[in-house]
Amino acid sequence: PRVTVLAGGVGGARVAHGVVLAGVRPDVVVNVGDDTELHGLWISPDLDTVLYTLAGLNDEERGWGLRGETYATLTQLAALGEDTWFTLGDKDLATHIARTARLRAGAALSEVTAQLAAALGVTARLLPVTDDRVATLVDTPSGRLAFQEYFVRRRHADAVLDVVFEGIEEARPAPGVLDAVAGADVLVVAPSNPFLSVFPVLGVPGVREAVRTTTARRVAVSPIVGGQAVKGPAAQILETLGHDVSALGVARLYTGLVDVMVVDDADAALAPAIRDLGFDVVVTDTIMGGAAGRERLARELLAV
Ligand code: FO1
Ligand code: CA
Repeated sequence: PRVTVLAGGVGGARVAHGVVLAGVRPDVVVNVGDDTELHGLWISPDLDTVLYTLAGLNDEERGWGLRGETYATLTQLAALGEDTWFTLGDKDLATHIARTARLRAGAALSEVTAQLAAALGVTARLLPVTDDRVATLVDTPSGRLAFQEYFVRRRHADAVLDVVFEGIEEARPAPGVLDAVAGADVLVVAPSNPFLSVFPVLGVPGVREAVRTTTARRVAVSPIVGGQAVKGPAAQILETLGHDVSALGVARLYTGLVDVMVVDDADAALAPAIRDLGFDVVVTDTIMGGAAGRERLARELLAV
């Protein structure tokens, strides 16, 4: 089957990896709202999380960055007076240097991404949702923050009052994105943060409509398990924005976009209420520990 994954960082990377382990090469459409420029380098954290995970190089404990990193460059940057709150490893910096050089030479982010994936032996198709700049901005009681300022520098401690995707109305889907959605047999919405990862993908003009109208079986994995986020601030954000902090609250956000909600065994009791919204529901173990867990979940997603 043709499988397309809509991905943020870690959740998308793990689902995509599971699909690869299950023997299918997915198209992975990735959020770029987290992208940032630091030390003159273009950094695409979600693309790199998917890239490194599929290449078998990522740091599994942290979820981002490369395994076995060293930080000589960052240490020296600090000595030179650079602000080094964003932890960039020596090998990770090579990715950002290569990406930035090629973007400056005129290549599109989608082209550079395909080159990096090929160089690292990744056979899945990695697609930034757009080649244009979309910047996720977070409104908090302390004002509007750039995404990485909110997430990393301030450790997602601020209440989120609103999320804005600067530039999204003018953005165009990158080559292949709409086809990947329209032509899929199975479309997986990864267990990523709906507000910070999935909406900036769906919000690129044409993408939400392609998801609405695709003939694919559309499956979302809940990023909320037992009332808590598997990773990151999804629970806090659902709460401050007035949504149920549960797989049911997530399902409501995906009404009309998704056919099947996959919820964790811990949330089996929510299945009837989610079915009442019109979804099919699969109850299973959604916590993808190691490779075996990822492959098992992917096989269940492909079987819906
Ligand atoms: N996340 C952190 O929490 N702290 C960091 O210092 C950090 C550095 C970093 C460097 C490269 C990269 O590709 C990702 C990095 N991330 C870091 C993750 C990144 O901020 C992601 O956007 C978040 O995990 C949200 O998905
Ligand atoms: Ca992210």
